[in-house]
Amino acid sequence: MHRFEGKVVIVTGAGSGMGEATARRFSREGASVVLADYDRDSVERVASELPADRTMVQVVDVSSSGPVNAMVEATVSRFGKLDVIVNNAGVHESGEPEEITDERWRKVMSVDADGVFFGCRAAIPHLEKTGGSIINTASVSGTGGDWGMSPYNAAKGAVVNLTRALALDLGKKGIRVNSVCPSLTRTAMTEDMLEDGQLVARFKQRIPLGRVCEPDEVAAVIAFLASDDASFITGANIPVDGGVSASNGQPGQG
Ligand code: NAD
Ligand code: HBR
Repeated sequence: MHRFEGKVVIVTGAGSGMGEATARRFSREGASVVLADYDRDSVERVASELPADRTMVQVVDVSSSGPVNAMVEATVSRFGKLDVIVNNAGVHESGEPEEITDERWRKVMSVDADGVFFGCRAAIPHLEKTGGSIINTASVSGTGGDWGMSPYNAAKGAVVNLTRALALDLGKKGIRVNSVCPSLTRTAMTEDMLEDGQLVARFKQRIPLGRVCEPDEVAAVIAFLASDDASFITGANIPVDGGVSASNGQPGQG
């Protein structure tokens, strides 16, 4: 499929995991892709494997609005417009609430919540011109609570409701705003969790499809939401969770 030929797409957190898979997917489908990440080495590694004439790297920390604004301006200056922004960069902290220091709380909120808002806000004037769309990476952790993940749940909950609010505000400008809500996915973020066999077994008990999600499976849904096939979808937080959110939380029998 070449759904994104002539389109310009920014993906944050493109140096790893779902962001990397998403950048590769848009590139494969013909888009010019701006790969943004604060880890220069990782994002340059991914970009080096994509076509140079329609690939650009931006080393940016999304938790500050200035660099995010500059990233969007650099995109428009190089490629002339912006059609899609995928606000995907994120960090995760776990622990009992009493263990969450001010610094750990601010880190998660500043990247996972502030960073998403800054990306959306900077993109609006450009997306209005192209009738473009925003896709945020939320999480199942944004639609319900987890044990020991309070800052992450707070930040992802913010992304879920921000997605709804922006869909209302930006509909009149012709901009669609949606999010994906993955469950446990095989990336660097979850490396430690995936090494714990007992934990993975407990996760699988709660996942009707009985396995962990792969980054490409999230990238495919992000690409769908950005495509014309999703032209009447806005304000949706789409579970990519193997059925986790279909449960009311009670354990299975047997
Ligand atoms: P990952 O660690 O593989 O990738 C995250 C990327 O974001 C990294 O390349 C990192 O350098 C970058 N990043 C982190 N902070 C940044 C900052 N301040 N500025 C710019 N870039 C920054 O993890 P992933 O699992 O691919 O995470 C992508 C998104 O998916 C995150 O928003 C995460 O919360 C979300 N998510 C992950 C899971 C999962 O199980 N892995 C599930 C649901 C949602
Ligand atoms: C575990 C999963 O919900 C996440 C890290 O988002």
